[in-house]
Amino acid sequence: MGLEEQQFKPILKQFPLEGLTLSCDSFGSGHIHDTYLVTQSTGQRYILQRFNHLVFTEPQKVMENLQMVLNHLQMKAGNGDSDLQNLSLVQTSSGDPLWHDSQWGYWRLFDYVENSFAIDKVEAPEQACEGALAFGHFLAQLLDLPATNLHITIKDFHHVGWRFEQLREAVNHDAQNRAASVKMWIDFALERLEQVSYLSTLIDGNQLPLRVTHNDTKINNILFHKKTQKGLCVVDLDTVMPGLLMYDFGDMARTFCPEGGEEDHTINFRIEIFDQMCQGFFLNDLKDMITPQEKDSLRWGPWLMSYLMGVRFLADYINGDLYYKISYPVHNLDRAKNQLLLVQEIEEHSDQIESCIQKRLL
Ligand code: GN1
Ligand code: MG
Repeated sequence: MGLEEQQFKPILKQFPLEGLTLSCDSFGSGHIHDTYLVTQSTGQRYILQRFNHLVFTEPQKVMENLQMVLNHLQMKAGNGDSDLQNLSLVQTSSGDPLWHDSQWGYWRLFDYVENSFAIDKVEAPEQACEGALAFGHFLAQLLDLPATNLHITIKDFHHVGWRFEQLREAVNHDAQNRAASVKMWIDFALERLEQVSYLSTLIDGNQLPLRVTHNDTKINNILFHKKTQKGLCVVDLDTVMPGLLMYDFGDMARTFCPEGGEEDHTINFRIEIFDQMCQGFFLNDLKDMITPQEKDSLRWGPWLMSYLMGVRFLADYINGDLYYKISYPVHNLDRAKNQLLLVQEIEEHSDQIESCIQKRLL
């Protein structure tokens, strides 16, 4: 559902837009913010977002990170080694990155990236290569921005040990009496304590360098160019913060490689797509600039991110769907099953996954 004129008018009035607003329609498939496509009588288009401050409890810090990253990318854009565009934020008429209204909360506006489209699943190997090229380039450009300059906007966001504990807590609390009906999936998750402990030690140790990472490298966070089909813009920069490279590498694999989308029943981890993803990802300076330990950690990425998302969706289902937006009662459970089945697929393909990475790192 879009917004009615009496809803969007007072919000858009805060931004220096030309012409009249013709429409403000729901847009995209995000789980956290509410996103709208705004069309002006001048033909100019914008992306309006109602910012979810229950998830991102410090909106100013998110916006500071966003601006720091966009400034850095802008500075790098002069090198001319990529056709990627950067997101462009429209400030309010008083020069603020967010508008706060007492009824609805926080709002922000971006220029719409024209001639672009997004996909929810990879249909062809070239899309995997192009998508990974875009994320790889994005990360490579941020290698020289010290990670500690950025705020941590969601603590332990990708800490698998912490997510495991959250699931255990949800099960113990069992606020909606749902745990018994999903025992099989809880067992599946909790049985993997050994891997979780290994990864938690890796995350907590200081062997892996802290990088500026995107932390939500889903396939639908890349805009492709309508004509060339090449990557055009990396979007959804809210979770850009200090992180580990295996998170971004893993989240790409989680969302690029399954045959179905995040809630489909067809899982099937497509190794040929993974191979193309690895190829695209390393077509930049990353391969030569990352450490041997970091290279070695990448093989864990697909498992880690699929498991972590499975656990997050399952815990949210058990808690009574408090975090993710849902469209039907067992939506989070379907998402959790999908991710945990993907974990199983990844475990079965672990040798092939490892050899694809090795091949592309040579
Ligand atoms: C959420 O809202 P969206 O779709 O960009 C989530 C990510 C998950 C993703 C699962 C802040 O992102 O961590 O990977 O759903 N973002 C947050 O699709 O929790
Ligand atoms: Mg996101």
